[in-house]
Amino acid sequence: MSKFPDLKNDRILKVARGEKPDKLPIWIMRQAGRYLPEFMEFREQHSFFEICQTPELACEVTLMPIRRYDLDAAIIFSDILVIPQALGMTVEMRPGVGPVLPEPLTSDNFHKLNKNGAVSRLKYVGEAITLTRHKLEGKVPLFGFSGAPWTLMGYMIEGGGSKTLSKAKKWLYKDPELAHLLLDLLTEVIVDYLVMQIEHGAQIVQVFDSSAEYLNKNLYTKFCLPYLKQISTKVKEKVKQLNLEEVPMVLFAKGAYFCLEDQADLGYDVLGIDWTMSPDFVRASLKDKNVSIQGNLDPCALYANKDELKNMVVDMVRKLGTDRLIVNLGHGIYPDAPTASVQTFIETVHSFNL
Ligand code: 1CP
Repeated sequence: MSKFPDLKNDRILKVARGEKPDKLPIWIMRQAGRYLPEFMEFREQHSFFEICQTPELACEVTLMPIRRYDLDAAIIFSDILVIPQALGMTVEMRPGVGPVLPEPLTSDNFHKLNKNGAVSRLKYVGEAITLTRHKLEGKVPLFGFSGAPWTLMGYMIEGGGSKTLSKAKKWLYKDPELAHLLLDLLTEVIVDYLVMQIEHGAQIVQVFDSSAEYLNKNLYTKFCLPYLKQISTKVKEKVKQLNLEEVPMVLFAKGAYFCLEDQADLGYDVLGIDWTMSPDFVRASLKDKNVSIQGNLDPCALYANKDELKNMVVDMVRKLGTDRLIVNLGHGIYPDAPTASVQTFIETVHSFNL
């Protein structure tokens, strides 16, 4: 018997398993973020990592969009950069700038990364997940998540966001062996981190490879696909060994249109589709594959007026088809997205007859 309240809305889990839900489900990447006035108010009182590291605060922010909207999932409030932090790197969240790692990773300080005990240093995420599962009272399932190895490697070497990721890509060309050592280390930590989240109550997990778009098929095949495959395989194995219920896994490899078909063979149940991919391309690429899809409205479509937005959502769903579809944006929501548009987006999706 589960130690958590019974789940009342399993639409997203059903679609992930290839079953038919009663209504077309929707959640929104970065739904617990800066476009919500209640979050901005909260941020005036608390620093970003204080929220992440205090289960009661992380839980409160996770619930904000669930109280406001009829979403079909919650996602735990955290960040992909908690892993570099747990490995011993300093990560600052600078207002208006984003994440900054003042001492980026180099071949000289690589040996300082401390993977021993890294996942236990992330225990606060597990505690936030457990608390949130109780506070959700089974209303919707709770997502856990992690950054993918390549995306984390990018932030660690660049020291923050980058327009080109040329420093991180330099490792791939100039020192591939060291790059593989780093990707291996990250993969190991990510596997244990996701399993820890599942043990603490995450009902579905997403791997964000937001920086996939900086690579080509050749690089992605060498430096990403094998690690992504290891993550899904090992997480599923470990979950079985621990006698836990199987949890669907979502991969969001932003901009990796060049290997969409290959992504379908990595063992993930759902593929996140970014907003640049056309419905025809997506369905044609995945026609014989056993995966569900998630996406893919342009986050900027939320700036359109109500009628236009409705038309765009209807058009997108018609073209993608409702079969094995979880609706989402095709990347995270922007801080200035109008909250009323989010409401329209959700209502339009839920109005479809399946
Ligand atoms: O609802 C949610 O999704 C909130 C939890 C969440 C998640 C899933 C946050 C909170 N960050 C993330 C993932 C994340 N973080 C990704 C992958 C998703 C994506 O591609 O957007 C990436 C690349 C990051 C790194 C990051 N963290 C950035 C740079 C990328 C970007 O989107 O601009 C930034 C600005 C952050 C800060 C951050 N993370 C989360 C929030 C709410 C914020 C804003 C910080 C603040 O409050 O000032």
